[in-house]
Amino acid sequence: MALILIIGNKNYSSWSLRPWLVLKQSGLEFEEVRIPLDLPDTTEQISAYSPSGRVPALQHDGLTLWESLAICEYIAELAPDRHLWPAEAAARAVARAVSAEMHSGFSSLRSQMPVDCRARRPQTATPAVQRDIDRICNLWQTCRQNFGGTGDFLFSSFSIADAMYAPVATRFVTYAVPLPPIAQAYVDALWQLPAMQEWLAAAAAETEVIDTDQDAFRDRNSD
Ligand SMILES: N[C@@H](CCC(=O)N[C@@H](CS)C(=O)NCC(=O)O)C(=O)O
Repeated sequence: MALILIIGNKNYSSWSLRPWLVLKQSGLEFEEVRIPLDLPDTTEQISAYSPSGRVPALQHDGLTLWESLAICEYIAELAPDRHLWPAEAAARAVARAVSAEMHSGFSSLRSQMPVDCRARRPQTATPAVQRDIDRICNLWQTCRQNFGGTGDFLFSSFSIADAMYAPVATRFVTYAVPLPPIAQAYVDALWQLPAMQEWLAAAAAETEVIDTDQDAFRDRNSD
């Protein structure tokens, strides 16, 4: 049975980007259902698919799954040959740690620099946001140095950890965040990924415009 991924607007929904990128990299066929956020019927529409009332959600073979990291885990199990988690145990453990850190952390960056893929609005980071940025650059550098091998990604070839940080890369571009060379090279590598290019082109083509500064949007999308 087909895999169906339910997502929000590509320009704004960072949580949707993560499993979408993992599905693309898995080589599995999937359909997508896009539900624009911040419209009067958004909650009702999402709730028809997702028990949490949030996107992303995945439907497969009678299973409905929500929470981006759980969806990524499931895709990795469906496509074991793609090694969407690193094959080596220590690398895999660190990949899971940095993915969990992204899933639960960096609240200042997430709330003060919301994802807006096609926008370009340079912004000076507040001290709290700069602390998040510094931690992210530090962890990227550690992963690249310890596990980067000959590849361009955190754990050499593409993994779920890279998908978790892909929306951070879009923020760094949107808000013109100055980065140390290793972090900048990593952002460039993510940017050049064909699937990432496909997402960014689709985001640029979307017509919905959301005021990401409004409290109601930030409350429901601190991603
Ligand atoms: N912890 C969830 C967060 C999902 C989430 O917050 N999604 C936002 C969109 S990026 C959403 O569905 N918002 C619903 C709304 O705006 O009504 C995950 O990892 O999937």
